[in-house]
Amino acid sequence: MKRLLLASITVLGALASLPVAAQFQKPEDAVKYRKAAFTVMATHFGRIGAMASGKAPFDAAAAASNADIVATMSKLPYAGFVEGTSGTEKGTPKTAVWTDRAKFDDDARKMQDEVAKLALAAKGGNFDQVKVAFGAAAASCKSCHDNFRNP
Ligand code: ASC
Repeated sequence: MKRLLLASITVLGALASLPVAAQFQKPEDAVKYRKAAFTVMATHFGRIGAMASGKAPFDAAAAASNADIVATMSKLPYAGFVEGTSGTEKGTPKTAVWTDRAKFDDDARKMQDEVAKLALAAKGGNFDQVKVAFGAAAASCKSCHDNFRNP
């Protein structure tokens, strides 16, 4: 009985630590997934950016809805950064994503925090606060790009 319990714990432990790669059939699927998530994020973030920069009129309800989408999407791309999917071309991840994963995860968390704050600000409906929160969120995107994305 005790041995069975130990065996079960071992199996569960192994399952819990299954590499994230196991969530995707092929590395290309993970790449496609993370790019798709970033594309949706950038689309909705850009709509807020257009308002923040005065290119589009401020629409509080639209800003709030876009910011909610960004905040939700911000949680998704990171599962797609599976081992062995770095690159050298423009826009591909540097190997630092994997050699300095703790910092990468920190940058990810920072961005997720900033877009959550943006969503909160957008719910408040105050243009100046949305502008400030948008700037902080954009800076967190840029910081991770500078550190981890090939120029
Ligand atoms: C955007 C977008 C990004 C970030 C980044 C901010 O609108 O698509 O990737 O802002 O450019 O520096």
